[in-house]
Amino acid sequence: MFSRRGFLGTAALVGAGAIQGRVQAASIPEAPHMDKAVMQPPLHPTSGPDYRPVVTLNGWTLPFRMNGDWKEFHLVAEPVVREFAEGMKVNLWGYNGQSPGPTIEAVEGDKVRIFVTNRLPEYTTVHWHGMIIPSGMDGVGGLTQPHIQPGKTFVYEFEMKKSGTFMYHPHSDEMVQMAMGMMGMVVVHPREATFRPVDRDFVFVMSTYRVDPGTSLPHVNEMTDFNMWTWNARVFPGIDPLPVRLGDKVRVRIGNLSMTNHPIHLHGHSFAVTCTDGGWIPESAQYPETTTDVPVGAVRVFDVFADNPGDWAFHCHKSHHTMNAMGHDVRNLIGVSRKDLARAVGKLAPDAMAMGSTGMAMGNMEMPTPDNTLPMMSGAGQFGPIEMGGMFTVMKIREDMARNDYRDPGPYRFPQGTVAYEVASPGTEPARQPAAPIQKMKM
Ligand SMILES: [Cu+2]
Repeated sequence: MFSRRGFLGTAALVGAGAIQGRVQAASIPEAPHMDKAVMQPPLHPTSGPDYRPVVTLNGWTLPFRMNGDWKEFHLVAEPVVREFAEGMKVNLWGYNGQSPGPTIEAVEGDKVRIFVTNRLPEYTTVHWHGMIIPSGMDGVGGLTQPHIQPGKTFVYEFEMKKSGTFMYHPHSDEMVQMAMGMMGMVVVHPREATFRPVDRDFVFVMSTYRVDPGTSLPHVNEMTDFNMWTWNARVFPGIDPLPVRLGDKVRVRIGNLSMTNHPIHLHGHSFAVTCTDGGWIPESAQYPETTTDVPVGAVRVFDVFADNPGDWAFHCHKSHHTMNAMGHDVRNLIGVSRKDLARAVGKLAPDAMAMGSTGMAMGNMEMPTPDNTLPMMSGAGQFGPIEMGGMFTVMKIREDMARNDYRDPGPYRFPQGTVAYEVASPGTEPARQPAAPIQKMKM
């Protein structure tokens, strides 16, 4: 029964909670720090409702402490050095030692208190993208709160009203701070562990940078011509693979805080988009896909049944986004005789290398690169060069993998007779059937 007495009691409790919240916020929890850019093991829940924790590609989950019935987290906004892949380090801004910041993980109904300390040289805020929270906790500098000045700590307090996948980023000198890498993901698990459970759960956010070869700071004013297309501020071959046990139900949560859309494609399977940053998609509205476009400022989550063992490419389908540093203003020389060209160029620049008249495959080419950049395409597989960069990694589905094992299982051992193979060449032009003459059409 909803009695007046009960109503008053509840109202009084809510009031007391709010006041108590402010008092307890005086004691700030420690801020964990991460110095590695490799996937950290999932953080299993030690209290409260059970859930299967996520793993963050080349990242980690922020530990919390319980204070009464509040989950307390501490983010520190600060300059960081992020390694995009071996051989390239970039000066970014991020949180708690890395960019992107750690994944914040909680359960629907949790009361969370998130401390944000600003160690940047300018003010900042944190906006909780997609989350249903009170307006004053929304983190829009000037509009919903004062900016957090350097050296200051603010507290955000709200209830995780709905489960799903969300993002966090500044709403304060936003163009610069996002271009410098300030972002992270928020995963809120359903209260009921039986709601759409999966065996493995991966999360990452996409961001892009223009870092000129030989430099280590992104151009924050760049709008379109990026040369580093990253998943969690890593590029292939620096992106962690997604190790999966054959038969697992797998969830992949993808945020996009870059300046363009990314059509994300998985080989060897079909999947269904099950959730966006707006919430869970009803089963009746799901349909099979192999590529899903992740728009700017959005989250797409897909669930896939990993029933096909092997090494499966997983990448953005914009071909320039699976490249590392490259110039985009280059002419197509396929089919052009390069003899005259080489002679002409040779007069001007004796060391120049004419290339590209048969294509641009360069997987076998060793070229010196400037300091602190990455070859346009690289990575080696068991059969040769992979010739990829940027937003590319591999979902590795294996039969012999333990339930909670996220270690890279190495290259796939293909069963005999299952790999595409070369046949003995007949040595002559294959006979081709002449095309039938086109009939005159009667009008
Ligand atoms: Cu893309």
